[in-house]
Amino acid sequence: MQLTDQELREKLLYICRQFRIPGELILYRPIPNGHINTAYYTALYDGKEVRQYLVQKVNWYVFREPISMMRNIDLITRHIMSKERTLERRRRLHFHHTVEGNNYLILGEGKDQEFWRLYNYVENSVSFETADGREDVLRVSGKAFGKFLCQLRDFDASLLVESIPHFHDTRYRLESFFRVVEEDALGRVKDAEREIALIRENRGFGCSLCEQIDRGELPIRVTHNDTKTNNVLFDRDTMDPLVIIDLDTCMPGLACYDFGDTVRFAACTAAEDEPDPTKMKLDLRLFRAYAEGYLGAVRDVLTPAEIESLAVGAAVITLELSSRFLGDYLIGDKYFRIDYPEHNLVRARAQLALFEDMMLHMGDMQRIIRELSTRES
Ligand code: GN1
Ligand code: MG
Repeated sequence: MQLTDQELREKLLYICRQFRIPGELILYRPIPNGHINTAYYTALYDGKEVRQYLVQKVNWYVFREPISMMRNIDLITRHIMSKERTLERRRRLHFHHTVEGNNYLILGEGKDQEFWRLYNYVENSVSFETADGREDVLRVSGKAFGKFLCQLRDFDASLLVESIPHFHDTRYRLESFFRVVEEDALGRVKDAEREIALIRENRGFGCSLCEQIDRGELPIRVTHNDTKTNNVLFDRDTMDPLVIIDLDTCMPGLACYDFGDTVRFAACTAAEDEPDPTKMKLDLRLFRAYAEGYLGAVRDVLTPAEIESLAVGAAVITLELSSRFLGDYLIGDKYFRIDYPEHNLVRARAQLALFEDMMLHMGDMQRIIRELSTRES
């Protein structure tokens, strides 16, 4: 249900109060990024200071156990903070608590229930929706996600609940995809014959990392699982990485999916939903910058097999996401937020174009990784 401006204002203020935030709501606006949750920037003035927050509604269709997810996030942020030398507030993801002591708030009844949370807005920070050709954005992101992996190395993964079961289980994702194709509930398969055939041809490749897990060749670690560059906040002046956000899907996983998802999102020549797939290519210069940052942080932590899997991870995660976007289009766009009716189909086409280009350049990616991983640190 669409709220009027006044209703939204009142609702946000009510939520802030539930999280014990005093003062007058002087500014609020929606934050457009992300395809799943809904976020608002808010600023409140308590007569002395202006304080800024992010107020976010979690998508309950996607995250079936949001309370467990918030517990995961709490455990992970505590663990990371225990390793940080600086306790600078800006470098912390800080979720506020309600009077009842919860780091979330449930509003409404029955099927209209909403799940809200509120956290600090990191001042003087910037994030990047695309790297816009900037090697520094990729290098610093690589360094930040590499450090994140290292910090969680000794975190007990059994404490975490899988916030989305089978999240990057590509074999399972592809099985679900072909089931949806088979059902063709909305008669949309005809719009995507070429794309479906391409996914089918590459199904074996898509499952290759799962097979390596089965054979015990790749270790399961605690990973971020959504490593887009817009999930790193940089200091606006120094470009220092301040904090990694969006820990919703932090779960046991493979390092190469984390590595690969930034490559997919940012080491390329067009936006994730570029309508002209011919514009979508892998950018090896940006790939190198990311790999340099990432390997600089994890070179001595990853096993040789993991290092060998990084470039494959980029292609597999791109194929996986193509199948997720296309699968969602086929069932009527229930999962990813869309801006226009064919949006998920357009996203899938752009991602498949990128996947094809990654496969063409697999040898180049492998060569860069080998070169950088043997370099003296
Ligand atoms: C979703 O909403 P956002 O941007 O944080 C999705 C990721 C996809 C991404 C594609 C929970 O993330 O898996 O890679 O869109 N998150 C979930 O942009 O499914
Ligand atoms: Mg996310």
